[in-house]
Amino acid sequence: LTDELRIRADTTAALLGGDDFLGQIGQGGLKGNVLVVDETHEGAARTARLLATEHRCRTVAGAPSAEETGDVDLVVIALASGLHDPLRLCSQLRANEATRQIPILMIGDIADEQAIAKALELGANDYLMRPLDRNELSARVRTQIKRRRFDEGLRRSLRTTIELATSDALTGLQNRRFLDAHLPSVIERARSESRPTALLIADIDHFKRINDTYGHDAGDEVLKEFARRLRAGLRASDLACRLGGEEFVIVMPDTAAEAAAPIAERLRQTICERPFDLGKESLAVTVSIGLAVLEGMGDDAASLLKRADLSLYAAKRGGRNRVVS
Ligand code: GH3
Ligand code: MG
Ligand code: MG
Ligand code: MG
Repeated sequence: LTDELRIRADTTAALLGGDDFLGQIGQGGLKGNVLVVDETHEGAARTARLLATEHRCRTVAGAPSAEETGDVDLVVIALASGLHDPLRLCSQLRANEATRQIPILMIGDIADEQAIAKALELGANDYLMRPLDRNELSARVRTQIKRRRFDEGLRRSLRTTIELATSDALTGLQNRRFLDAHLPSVIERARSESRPTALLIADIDHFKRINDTYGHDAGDEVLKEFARRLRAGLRASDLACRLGGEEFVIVMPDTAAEAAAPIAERLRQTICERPFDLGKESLAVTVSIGLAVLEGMGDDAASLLKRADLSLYAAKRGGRNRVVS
């Protein structure tokens, strides 16, 4: 899955202009929020002055607060044997989810060589030795901000690509690809925490007749309304997927058989209790549901799905519009 998505993400990024991104941000057209951290405000201000014509700079003495790193494109950290610990700041920025992606540029003296190597190891992106040359500082800052912008664009398109690749366009539910990628980890977590997991397969009854009688578009509307009713009856932590056609899978973490059966029954009722309104037509829809719960150590995603499917088959054979466990 990840390889496939990576390829798609690369393609999407290229399509969305990701590759042009570096080109578009030309000389001078790149204004960023730079946070300069030094032992003292005066020290930080000296560095900031070199950047102030190009960027919006803020100075901090010691460690910056979460607020101060909020909208920052680059953190410049001066190594100084003083009150604050620049290396610890480096690892804190990298450890923190909110600041992990912000580039870090270190500034040091020849004597700081080892500390700089350590900083690079801790996740700093670049460094400069004093005395600072305005042009070199400016170029390195610009490079890091470009990288930051490019990464942001890439992350955005990756997020979009993953959403597109793992959701069902018609109903907005997750799709089979998402289920295949997530069910094994849901099962693994349930097992490691000794919690139950229930899984339902729901299949609309005589759906072919709906298509044949009212047309494929009406069939699609039924699928959409079906998905809405399904989702409305579930918790946020439940996973609802359209496997394909008129077949849906619901994964319910932390749900044992005794709890799952009434939920499945309620879902069945939400479908048959009220006709589906299709504008011109209003039609009765029913669903058959097969239920299975996670069992012993040998049980996995495939066998769990298989048991739910066998139950579904039994529900169909038993006359449809019912739940079988
Ligand atoms: P059963 O009660 O045994 O489940 O019968 P059924 O008619 O629901 O099942 P069957 O598998 O025979 O038919 C499913 C139909 O779903 C056939 C197919 O054309 C239709 N279908 C599959 N995907 C879509 C879709 O995206 N939109 C629409 N409108 N129909 C679809
Ligand atoms: Mg069928
Ligand atoms: Mg069906
Ligand atoms: Mg089917």
